[in-house]
Amino acid sequence: MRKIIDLNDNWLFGKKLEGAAEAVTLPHTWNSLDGQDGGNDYYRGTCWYRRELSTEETAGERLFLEINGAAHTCEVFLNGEKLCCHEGGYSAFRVELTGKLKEKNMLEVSVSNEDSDRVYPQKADFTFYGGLYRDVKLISVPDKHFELLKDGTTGIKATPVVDLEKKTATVTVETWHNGESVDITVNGETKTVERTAEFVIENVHLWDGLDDPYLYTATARLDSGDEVSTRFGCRAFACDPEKGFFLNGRSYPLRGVSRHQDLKGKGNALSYEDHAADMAIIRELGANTLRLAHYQHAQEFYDLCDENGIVVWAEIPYITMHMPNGRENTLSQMRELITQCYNHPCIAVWGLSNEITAASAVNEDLLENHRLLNELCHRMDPTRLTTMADVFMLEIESPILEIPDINSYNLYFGWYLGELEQTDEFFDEYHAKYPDRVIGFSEYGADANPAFHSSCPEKGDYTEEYQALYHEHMLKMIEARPYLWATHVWNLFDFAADGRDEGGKHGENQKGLVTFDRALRKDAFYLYKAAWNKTEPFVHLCGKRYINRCEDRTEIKVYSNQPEVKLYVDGMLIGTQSGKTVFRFELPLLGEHLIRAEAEGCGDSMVIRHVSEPDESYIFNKAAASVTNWFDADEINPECFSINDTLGEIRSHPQAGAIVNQMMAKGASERGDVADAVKDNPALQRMMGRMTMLSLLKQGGADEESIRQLNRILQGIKK
Ligand code: GCB
Repeated sequence: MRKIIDLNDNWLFGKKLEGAAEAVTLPHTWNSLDGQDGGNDYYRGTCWYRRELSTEETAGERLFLEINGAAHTCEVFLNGEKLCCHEGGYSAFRVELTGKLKEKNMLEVSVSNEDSDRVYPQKADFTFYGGLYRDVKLISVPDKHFELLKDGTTGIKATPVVDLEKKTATVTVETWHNGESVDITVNGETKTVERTAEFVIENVHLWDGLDDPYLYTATARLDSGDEVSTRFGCRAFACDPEKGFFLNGRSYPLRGVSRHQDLKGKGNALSYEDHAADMAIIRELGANTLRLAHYQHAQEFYDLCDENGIVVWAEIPYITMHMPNGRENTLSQMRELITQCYNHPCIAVWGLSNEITAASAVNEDLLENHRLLNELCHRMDPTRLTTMADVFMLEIESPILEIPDINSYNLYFGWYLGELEQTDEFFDEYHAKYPDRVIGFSEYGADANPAFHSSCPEKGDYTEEYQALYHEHMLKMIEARPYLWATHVWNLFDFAADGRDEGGKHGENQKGLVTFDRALRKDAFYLYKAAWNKTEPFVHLCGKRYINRCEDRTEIKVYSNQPEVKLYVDGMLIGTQSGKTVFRFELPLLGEHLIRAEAEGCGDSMVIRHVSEPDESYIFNKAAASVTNWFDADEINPECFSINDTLGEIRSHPQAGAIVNQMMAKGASERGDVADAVKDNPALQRMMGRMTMLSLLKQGGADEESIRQLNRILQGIKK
């Protein structure tokens, strides 16, 4: 018989082995606070966990230790003897303890998240929490047992192949064990085989996405009594360059969000309840797909995706910067991801890398690394496609796009750079140039701090209103392009990026539709809910937190999945609108008003009021906000250059060009690697050339004084 014991309690923790005296319970990370407070100064080093093993715990013929997540490099010692080293912070691994056990046993585990030139990730926009942040278990099995060591395998693999016409599935179940034979059971039928058995399921009950995520179970049993089982789902995925994604033969556009595995105050040390709470929010939103970025997530979470019918993009943390010494690590992380996640029916694609050319050139070493990863995926799993998330400045002609089966781009036009419409243009151009290639939209988003508000939302103002406008544009853009095989909002939740300090918060990326603590759904959340959630009728009044408004007439926006919305002001019906998703009303703002929106069976209320002065607490970058006003009013001599000219115009003049180039080089060196990649990218340079100097400066976060100063200099140069 197999016995699994939870080993989460009774650990002692510390930065030094001898000093490891702080009592902790797993899951645990040492960066739950310093990894989330900004400054990019969280502890990245080695820490120790130690624990005695009781005789009860160590009973059994063969004993294995299972560590489900040790970020990022881990060494395991038993009674002072080193048993193994594991590199990769997101996958599970096991080590055998049999034969090493004594009367009294001390387990010591060192975990390190320090810099490395070998283990990914090293450069990315999220906190690399260190710790034993998932469950640790002891597994005791009989001498004849299923394989436990190789790449963290469970010893059983189920491959269902569906014939949609015949309504059957052929399921191949492979097992790895050291016994003579194995009894494998699927759907009530048992076969005794050496290792592999094939089953045909008639009238197969499909795993059919959100509608009906039906799961089967395959069980394997040895004579010794050792038993393993896995759930699997029978479904057919396909992608078409013109028609997008197909599930079980019908068009099924993948529309959803990305998720990081962390939570405010807890870091990545999440409980099952935390995972389940996230899934409940995903179901409320109505998303049918998740990109589980940027690494292997917890098994519990893939299980939740299986159970809820969410189609998943799974990936390894081969991200931002290619490391010449990191090839083996990309391959081992991919081997573990596929081995450990293969049976999950939710997973549709394996992601090879993310924005890997953001801080690296497309050279032969990088191409070769991708080819090897791609071949590995196909060798280990011929049933799934490979993909990649390309950074926006990667030229669409680049040879790297030919490596994975299908592609996707992360585009932030309308946030970091450029205008919203450039996203539409980008995909139109791509699709026209490569009509035979499958393309998707793997990331897009805009940061919003729900404390900030504006009636004239602008890129870079961090308002809830700009984020909502941004996503309204993207939603339309996506709905008009059914060929996009998958689209994923970046991100469902705000998450920790300790290197960030912006938008009124330290250490957070605020592109979430929901705040880091999950307490608040921003307006943009309800936009997607209105578009995607087909089961729960609702109306949502936007701008509930934008109470004090200066204007005499104000816009009231309602998001709803209902076809008709009524708006009441102070109890009086002022308008009824029919439409889809977004409903806009305008009304005079005189004093304090109670606003209520109603649709069939649902309603939402809020209070807004007229004030004479702008409420300063709603404005994040007061300097940048005042620049617009100040500049419009200022006298500008049109015969000389000014910051209202485009970068392209300014650069075409030797003297003016030299000044802005110098200024931008200084900014770039302060921002680091990504800025370098911008400099070397002709397409991006062309795009920036079309933007005004003022918008570039504001986007770069320049203060009012630097903007004035540059304008004074430019005004001294005749065109
Ligand atoms: C990206 C990255 C993601 C970042 C995101 C952002 O392209 O893939 O990791 O968090 O941009 O918000 O800048």
